[in-house]
Amino acid sequence: MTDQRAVREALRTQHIETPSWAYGNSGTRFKVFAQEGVPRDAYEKIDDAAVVHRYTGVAPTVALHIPWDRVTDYGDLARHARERGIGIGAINPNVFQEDEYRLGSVCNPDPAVRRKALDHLLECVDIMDVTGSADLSLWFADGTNYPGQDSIADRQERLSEALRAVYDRLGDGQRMLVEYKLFEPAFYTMDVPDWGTSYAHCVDLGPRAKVLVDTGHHAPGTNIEFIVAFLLARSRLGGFHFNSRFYADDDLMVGAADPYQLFRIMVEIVLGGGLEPAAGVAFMLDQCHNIEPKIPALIRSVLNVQEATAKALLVDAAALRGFQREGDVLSANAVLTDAFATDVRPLLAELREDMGLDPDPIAAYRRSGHFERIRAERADGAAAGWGA
Ligand code: PSV
Ligand code: MN
Ligand code: MN
Repeated sequence: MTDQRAVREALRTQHIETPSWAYGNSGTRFKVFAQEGVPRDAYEKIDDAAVVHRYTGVAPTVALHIPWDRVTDYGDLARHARERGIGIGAINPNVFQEDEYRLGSVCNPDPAVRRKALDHLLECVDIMDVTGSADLSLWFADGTNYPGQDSIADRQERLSEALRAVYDRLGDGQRMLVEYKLFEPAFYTMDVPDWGTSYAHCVDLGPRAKVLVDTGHHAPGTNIEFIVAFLLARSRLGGFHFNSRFYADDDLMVGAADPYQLFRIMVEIVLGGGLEPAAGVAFMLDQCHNIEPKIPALIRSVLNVQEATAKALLVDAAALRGFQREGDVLSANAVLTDAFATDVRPLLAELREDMGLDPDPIAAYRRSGHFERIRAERADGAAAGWGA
């Protein structure tokens, strides 16, 4: 038996962060299909994130990407967010889009390029100070394409040095999240290819350095829930970049490709205490919407994470432990599959009504006329997109 009140409370307090870059035009490497009504600057991205929060009630922060969201006054941007009822979430530096970074950023063989990259990372901590952001979210495109291109070991040393300098600059209540990725854009080695590399650097650095798990950054078939359980038990799971994938880093709406995997991940989170605020697990989305409308796609993803969380909360933990102790493999497995098979949509609809929200956020958004409004308001001016 699960405690229904506790389930509702956990769902009501779970926060899912949306990424500013998902609101702008984005695409594949072949084509960016421009959409109408897309935000023209960081302020309008925040406006759209506030809309997602208004309809879901559980998306109260938005992650920024610098310099895509560069503004002259970050205090003013944070104020703008507050006025719309949301806060600034993780700050994501960008050390992969300038010509100097051809051979990498903080792992580059040229000390001048490493300095430039480090200065940008430190600037992002300044932005955290001003905006009240608690997390610096680090992803490095660094790596090599050919055996012999550079020393794998030296690059690790350079990485350690840069991470140390940034870690030492963090203020009270600020954390560093280190994201890994198996491949792309580099194809022979990535300098942070997997959770083990990220974990080792975090352990070297100290307790405020944590691993960020992007669900699209693994080899096919990787057991992501194992990684999650391992990191959570060692207090090194900083958070997620949720998305779904069929092949590589597809950045599709989370829960679209494999809802059972998302559920299995959330089961480890729930059983490992990862929903408790003290665990400090940040539930963030990292998506690019190439053909689907942005705001409804983000609402869909938030709902998908909520559904997976609700199902995970319905797992009868006591029964599961009992069957595990007895070695009753079939019954233990059935506890999970029963929870996964439960239709949690009525429960979530009721919860939303309790929270003063429409039980069907996507339908409510469509009815609201918001899209028609922003389409008209934003008809002039260049839409923000990747690199904007
Ligand atoms: C590139 O793979 C990437 O998708 C990483 O997942 C980052 O988190 C994201 O871009 C934003 O920089
Ligand atoms: Mn990511
Ligand atoms: Mn990615």
